Amino acid sequence: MRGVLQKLGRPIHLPEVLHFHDLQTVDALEFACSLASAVLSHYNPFMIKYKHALALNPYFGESNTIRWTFPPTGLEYIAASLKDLVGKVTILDLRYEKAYQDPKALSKFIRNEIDLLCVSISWESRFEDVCDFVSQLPPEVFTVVGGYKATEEVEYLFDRCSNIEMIVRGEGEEIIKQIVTGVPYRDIRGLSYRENGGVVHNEIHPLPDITCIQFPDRSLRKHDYYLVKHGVRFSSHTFDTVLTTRGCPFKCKFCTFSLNPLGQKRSYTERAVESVIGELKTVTADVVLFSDDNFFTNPKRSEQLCDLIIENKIKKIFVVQARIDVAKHRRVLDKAEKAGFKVFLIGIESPHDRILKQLDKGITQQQVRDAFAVLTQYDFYLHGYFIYGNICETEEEMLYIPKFAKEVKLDSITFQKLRIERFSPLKEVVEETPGYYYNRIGGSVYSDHYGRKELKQIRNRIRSEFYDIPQVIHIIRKVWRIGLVGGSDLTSTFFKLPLLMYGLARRKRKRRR
Ligand code: B12
Ligand code: SF4
Repeated sequence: MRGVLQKLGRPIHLPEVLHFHDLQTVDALEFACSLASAVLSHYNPFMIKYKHALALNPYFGESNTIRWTFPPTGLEYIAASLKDLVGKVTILDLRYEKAYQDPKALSKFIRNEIDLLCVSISWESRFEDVCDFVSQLPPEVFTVVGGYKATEEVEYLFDRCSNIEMIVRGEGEEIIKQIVTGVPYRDIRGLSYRENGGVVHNEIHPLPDITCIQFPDRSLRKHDYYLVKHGVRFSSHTFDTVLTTRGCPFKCKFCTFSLNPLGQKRSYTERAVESVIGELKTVTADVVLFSDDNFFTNPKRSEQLCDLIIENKIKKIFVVQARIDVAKHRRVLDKAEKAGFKVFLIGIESPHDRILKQLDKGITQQQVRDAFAVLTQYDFYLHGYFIYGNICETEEEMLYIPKFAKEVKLDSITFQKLRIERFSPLKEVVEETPGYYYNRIGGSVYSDHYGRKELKQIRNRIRSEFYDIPQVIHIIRKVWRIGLVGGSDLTSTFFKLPLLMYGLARRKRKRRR
């Protein structure tokens, strides 16, 4: 884009550049969007303010499998937004960069090379470790932080890390462009920054138009992403994510998926299907997670996407997040199966109508049963999410989760304690219910009856009742049968078992300490 603007070589008037008659193609539309957004953000192509930006994912160390498997999508969106506006962008994902896990080594690299440091702080877990790490990076290098967790913890982060200059709140694609193109800080909505010894919080930024957002530029990656636990690689497959929509039209009470952390509800917005296919063609990974909150919100569009995947001969294993409602659309499911959709991650939350109602999930136990009667007719791997420790939920009710999951023939489940986030609509309900409390934002809900210890015992019982030996054998057989892992993966995992056991034991020891 910089090249095009340079070619024009004179002041640009927006209607002049946008006078396209042939905006039918998505490429042209995306081009026009990014051009408009750059021009609107006072972009001067002849003045590059930053020579070399580092986009840093500061998470590393012991973690669960899922955390290693996927790229830092949000940060990659930011890197893509920066790419044409700074001299060079480097992405460092510390999970895969052992040499830079030492803050001294990383600081040396930053001092020598970098004049803009962009850090993504997205996750609740390891937050304090990340704060320690970031605060040791060079204070003289201009440091911008963003991400889900950073947005929730703006004040704390400014206090904790004196080297952080500014924090971008919420979705950051447009905001980062404004920062690097020299828009006065006071005019950048969604920005919090230091001034005269204090912190200024500008008003909220409107959510960016999803049709104008460049997709993550995967050429900036230095390595592939794969399934690894305790240093043991489980599968030869490589992994990636693609976001085809943002937001979700449902309003489940416990969920902040479609809220950005400012509490701004992201209305459900779709990318053009051609743009998604364009992105998929650039993806080299074998397994792609569609990280939309619910891939099937608009079944007509999902069907169209499946058709295009088949038509374009895009051969991947697709993983989707879904609601049970998808089971009503057999034609979509038929096509999804044909297109390579293999894993469905389905939010069920509870087997009890009372709890489902309390959570405003909009489904009933019978509907879940009916949906699984359909879904199990396909060769999909079905994973269910449940929440336990709900308000007024009894031990007996919580322990029905594994039984119910087996009744409906889920292949695997994860179950989490009810959590409260800053803008969760459930926060008020917990606060108003006698005997229920949470200790911190982002933390679990406990009650006088079910404290940490009791819920831990219940969790262990749910786990052992669901993951018994026949279930584990069923999972191994199924992942092999539907092609999620190959014979060689199973054999090599078998030989790596001692390493895995060692890793597990080390983690347990660490936890006990
Ligand atoms: C897809 C997804 C996953 C995927 C993986 C995603 C990935 N790429 O790693 C899977 C299924 C593996 C997953 C797992 C988990 N997830 Co998840 N996940 C999501 C989901 C649905 C979408 C994430 C996404 O792609 N968003 C789109 C991108 C573009 O947004 P973003 O990452 O926020 O980035 C934007 C801004 O934050 C900002 N930004 C980010 N970094 C930076 C940096 C700078 C410098 C700037 C300027 C701006 C900036 O700009 C970005 C672009 O707009 C979100 C909910 C949601 N709708 O966001 C939950 C969510 C992120 N997950 C969440 C959780 C809790 C988890 C798990 C811990 C669950 C569990 N118990 O196992 C695990 C842990 C994974 C990990 N990496 O540690 C929480 C995080 C809450 C928190 N603060 O911890 C969320 C918000 C859902 C929720 N409300 O509960 N998840
Ligand atoms: S739980 Fe799923 S369906 Fe409900 S609001 Fe969240 S993303 Fe949407």
